Formats: sequence, structure tokens, C-alpha cells
Amino acid sequence: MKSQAVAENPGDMNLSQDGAATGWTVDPPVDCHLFESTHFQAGRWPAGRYPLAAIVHGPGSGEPLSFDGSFDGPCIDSCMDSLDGRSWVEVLSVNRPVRYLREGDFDIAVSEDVFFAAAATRESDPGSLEARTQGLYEALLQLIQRHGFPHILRIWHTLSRITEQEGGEERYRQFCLGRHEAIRRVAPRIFDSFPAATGVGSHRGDLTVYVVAARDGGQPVENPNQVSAYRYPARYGPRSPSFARALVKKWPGSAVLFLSGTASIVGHESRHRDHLAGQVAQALDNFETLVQSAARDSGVSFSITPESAVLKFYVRRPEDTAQVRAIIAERWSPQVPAVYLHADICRPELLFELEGMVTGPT
Ligand code: 3EB
Repeated sequence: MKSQAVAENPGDMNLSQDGAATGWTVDPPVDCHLFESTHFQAGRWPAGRYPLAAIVHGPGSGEPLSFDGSFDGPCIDSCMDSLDGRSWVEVLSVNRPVRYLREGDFDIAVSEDVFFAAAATRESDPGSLEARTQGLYEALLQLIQRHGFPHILRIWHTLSRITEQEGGEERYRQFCLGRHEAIRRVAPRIFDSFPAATGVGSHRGDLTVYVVAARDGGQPVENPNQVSAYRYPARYGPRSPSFARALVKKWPGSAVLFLSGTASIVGHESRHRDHLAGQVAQALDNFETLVQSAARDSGVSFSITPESAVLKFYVRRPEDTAQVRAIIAERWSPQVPAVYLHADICRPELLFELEGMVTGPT
């Protein structure tokens, strides 16, 4: 990932490179860079890298999302706002040319090794959230199969009012039910090997889903200190969440570790209720355990450095942001590219969650 111009403004990376992809220490088939959205210029992307899709996080001011209008690939509103008043864009990029398509409700980008798709539901769409989720998910699973990329590596879900009740069931639980049923019907093999995922609460929209898929699967990673989410007991919902804690995808020369949304959960229980610092420390411990497990399982030397990692931090209460930043700064270099987003977490007592992507050499 990026190895220069990280400190001042990641967007400057584009400008400082005159054609050579010197910002990449390894050349992974997919990776992620963060830009302040006004600094992203698709036309000045380094040679040898191609933007796959852009995920835009709002400035939190109610202003429209500012963004490079010349980029004609998928441009997805995360339905979340950053906590620093600036709009950020997360750009997934690949090392082979990309074709951009639209099919039905899906924004699509296709490259040689990697496939991207995104879609969103609206609350005005017919049916319950469970039904809308199932419909979107079945269409998504069929789409990736049709295009020859049936293996989801990483999937993100943002869901508004995530812990609210609707029609007698919590929205997150309805989402888990719809997802489970779609997988059962269309791609039951996923139950044998889950992708990495995030399921987080947005403040806009209904359900937004975006995905990175591949022709062949990766290696799921679980946290020895947590019950696998797909084995959570029924008290967390009638259908357990369908994701792995992390996933390693190896390609010749490079590997990517996709780390799922990670919170202050030990076993299957939330820890450090009403204690922000405890929750952040626990979530970071869980995250570091996952990085170590992934490195051990895969033999790839993954570590969280400014050159190799991009992180996303989800904070429930904006007023906690400064304290969260301070705790994180004790662990990892502030040079590690990161964005702080205002989000709800899928359990009401949880105040913080993080996720990330880490590249390594193979
Ligand atoms: C948890 O550990 C936190 O439903 O896809 C994290 C990552 C969470 C993904 C999902 C949910 C999801 O249970 C919540």
C-alpha cells in the first residue's frame, strides 16, 4: 500500500508520483487507499494501478459529497460521516485494467482477478427489511456466480437504525435472517467458508452492500478468543451472522488480509459495558490477535504499519473520538492511514468497532 506522503495528506500521493507506481511496496491484485475526497483524481492514478471503486464517507455537514467527477467507476455512498468534518474517499485499486458496468441495481467493476459490486435498498422498497436483504443478497450471489467470481473475499454492510425494532424484530436480526436465507438458497457453500465482513450502523439509507469477490476463495481466519460469529448462540438472533473474523487471500508475490468488523467481544459476550477505554483496548487486542493468527496460519508476515495497512474506526458517540484516537495512538503509528466514522454498532452496548486491510509479501 502507500509508502509515501501518508503523513500530510494521503491524496498527495497521486501528485507526487509521475507515472511510476512507487507508492506500492508490493503490487497486490487489490488494495485500498484513503484520500480526502477533494484530492482524489482518477486521471492521475499511478501507472500500473487502476481504481476499482470508490467509497465516499460524508463530511458530516449535510453538504453533498464532493468527489472527482471524472471517475466513471462505482462511487458508493457509505451512508456514514467522518468524524473530522472532512469528506474521505476509500479507493479500492487493482493491478490490471478494469471495466465498469451497471446491471440492474448493481454498480460493477470487473478486473482480471477481482470483481466489485455494490447495491442499496430503500426503506420505500416493498417488503420487510428481512425480505429486502434476502432479495438484494440473492441477486448479488447470482451476479458474482454469473460473472465467474463466486468467492466473496470481503463484504461490507451498512444498515440504518441497526438495533431498532421493526415489525417485531430487530433490524440487524432481520438482516441476518435475510442474508442467511439467501446464502442457503443460492450459495450454500459459503456456510463452509465465510468471507470477511463488516455489519455496521449507518445514519442514512436503508441497507447498502458492497463486495470484493474473486475467482477462487481465500483462507478464513478465526479469533481463538472469540466464538465464531456463525456459531453465536440463538440469544443474539434466530440466525447467526454469516462471516469470518478475517480472511487471507494469497496471490503470487502478494497477499491481502481482510479484517472484519471487530469489537469488544470475548467468547460471544460484549465486554467492558459502559467503559469506552476498556472497549477500545479490547477491540484492539482482538484485532492484533487476528493479525497474529492470520500471519501464523498463512505464513505471511502481516503487520500494522503505515506502508501495509489501512484502518477504519467506527465510533458510536462523536464526543468519544478524541479519547479513541489517543488510545489508538498508544498502539499504532498515527501514520497508518485511517478514517474515523460516526456509526452505530450492531449491539446497543458496544461503542467502538474497527476493521482493516493489510498487505504482505508472499
Ligand atoms: C460482532 O463481532 C460484531 O453481520 O456481517 C462485525 C462484522 C459484526 C460483521 C456482519 C457483524 C458483521 O458480532 C458485528
